[in-house]
Amino acid sequence: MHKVGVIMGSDSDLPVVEKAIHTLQELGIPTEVHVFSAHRTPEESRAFALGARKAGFGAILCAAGKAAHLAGAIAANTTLPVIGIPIKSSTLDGIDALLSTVQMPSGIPVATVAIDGAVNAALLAAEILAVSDPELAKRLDDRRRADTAKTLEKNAAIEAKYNH
Ligand code: RP5
Repeated sequence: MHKVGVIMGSDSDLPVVEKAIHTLQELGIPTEVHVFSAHRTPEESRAFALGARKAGFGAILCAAGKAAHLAGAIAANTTLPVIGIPIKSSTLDGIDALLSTVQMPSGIPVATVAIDGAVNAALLAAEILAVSDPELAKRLDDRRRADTAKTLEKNAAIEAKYNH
């Protein structure tokens, strides 16, 4: 199975990024986690992206806050799918990171999830890998069914409490 790369711009992003790591682990997807910064360690970021396909990655998650160029910088050096996670790490509540990540010019795509949307980033990466992996597709379907069941239970509890 392909690996998913999980890159964050700073270790201060880890509390959010851990949700993506855990989701990938729950789905049995091999992951590799790094702190690479588009601004502080641009050479390491570039080297990772250039070698990522050969190293067996199938998708790369990039989490960054503030002037969040990490996902774009990684996407500039690979044609693997890159998923950006804007992190709410600044006084602008993550709007800065959202716009920096989502507003890519034509030719260099970054699929951007919600601010702090780490779980969806992991699920999207899993869905990309599942296109050619029927067993992973089944695990995703099972997870979706379990989530639906939980929501139906919550609905039943609320209905029982208020609808008499
Ligand atoms: C970004 O700057 C990082 O992704 C992080 O969200 C933010 C702050 O980084 P630290 O100053 O906490 O290392 O590059």
